[in-house]
Amino acid sequence: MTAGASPLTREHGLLLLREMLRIRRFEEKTVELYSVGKIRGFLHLYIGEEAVAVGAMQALTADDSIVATYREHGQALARGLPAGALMAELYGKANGCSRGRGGSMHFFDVARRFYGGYAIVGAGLPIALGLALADKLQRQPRITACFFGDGAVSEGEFHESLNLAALWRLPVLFLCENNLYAMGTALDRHQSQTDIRRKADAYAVPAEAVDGMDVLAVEATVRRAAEAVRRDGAPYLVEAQTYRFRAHSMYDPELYRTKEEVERWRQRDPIPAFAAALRAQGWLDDAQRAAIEEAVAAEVAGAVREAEEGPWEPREDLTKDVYTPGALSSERSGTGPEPGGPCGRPEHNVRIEAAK
Ligand SMILES: Cc1ncc(C[n+]2csc(CCOP(=O)(O)OP(=O)(O)O)c2C)c(N)n1
Ligand SMILES: [Mg+2]
Repeated sequence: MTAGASPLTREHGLLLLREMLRIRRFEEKTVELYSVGKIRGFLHLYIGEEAVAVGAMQALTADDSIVATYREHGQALARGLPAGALMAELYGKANGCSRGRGGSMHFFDVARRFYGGYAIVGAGLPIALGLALADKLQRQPRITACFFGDGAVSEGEFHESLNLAALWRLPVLFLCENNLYAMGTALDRHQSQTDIRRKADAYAVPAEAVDGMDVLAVEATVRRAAEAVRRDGAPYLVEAQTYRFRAHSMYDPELYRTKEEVERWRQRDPIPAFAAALRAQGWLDDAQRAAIEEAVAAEVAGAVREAEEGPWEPREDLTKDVYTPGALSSERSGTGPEPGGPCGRPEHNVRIEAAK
C-alpha cells in the first residue's frame, strides 16, 4: 500500500482509520442528540464521505487555509478543531467554535485557518479565491483548499471562481465532493456535462478524478494536486467521487434514489474497506480496533460533556454583532432606542458606523 509517493506505514494507516472513525462516531452521536432535541436546526451528515476529508487533509499543512460547505463536520474534525467546540456549536452553546451562533453549517476557527462552513451553495468558492489572492499579494507560501459539492458546479460562482483563479494564477485547490446528488436532484438531471473535470478544462485548470471511497487514493491524488498548486502558484481541481449514506439533511424522505442504490454504495463503505486492507497487511487486529473505538468513544463522550456543561450566551448579548438597529423587539416597542436609530449600546454603534 502506498500513501502518495511513499509506502504506507502502519502508523499512518492506523491514523487514517482513526480519523475516519472519529467523524463517523461523532456524527452517529449527533443523530441521537438530534432525535432528543439537544441539537436543532439543519444537520447535514458526512457519513459515507469520510475518506475524502481525511485523505485530503493529509496533503495539507497547518498553514494552508480550508474553506468548506455546510456538510463540514468531517473537514473540521480532520483539520483538528476540537470535538468539544464542535459539539458545543451544534448545541448552540457559547463555548462552540462560532460561539453557538452558527450551528452545524457554520463551523469556523481562524487560528486553525478553517474559514467556514457556508449555508449558501457555492458561497465558499469566491471566499477561497479572496484568501488565495491575499496570500499571493503578501507572498505567503500557503495554498487554500476549497471543498464544495457537485451541486455547486451549476452556480455561477463556480465558473467565475475557476476562471479568475486560472486567470490571476491563484493558489486554490478546488476539491469537488461529487456525491451524485444536490439535495434530491441527481447530477445528470442538472448538468448536461456530468464529467466535472471537463468543466475545469474550459478554464484551463488541470483536473483529475479520484475514487472518494478510497482514503489512500484520495490522499495520493490530493498530495499530487496540492504540490502542483504550491509549485505553479495556480489552481487545480480534484473531483472525489463519493456518496452520502444518509439523507441530505435530517428532513428528507429520500424519494429520489432507491434503497438498492444506497445499499450498493454501502458495500463500498470506506471504513470497513480500509480496516480490511490494514488487517490483510497484518497491521490491525481485534484488540487494536477495539482500542481505537474506545479512544474515539471517549473523545465523543467528552465532546458531549463539554456541550452539555457549556454556557448559553447571556440574553444581554443577543444583539451583539447584530448590525441592524432596533433588532430587539423591546427596541421596536419603544422601550429601546428610536426605531431605525442607532443601537442603544455605544460599543455596538462603533460597529454599526464601521459597517456603513
Ligand atoms: C444558492 C443556494 N441555492 C440553493 C440552496 C438550497 N440547497 C441547500 S443544499 C443544496 C444541494 C447542494 O448539493 P451539493 O453541492 O452537491 O452538496 P451536498 O449536499 O451533496 O454535499 C441546495 C440546492 C442553497 N443553500 N443555496
Ligand atoms: Mg452533492
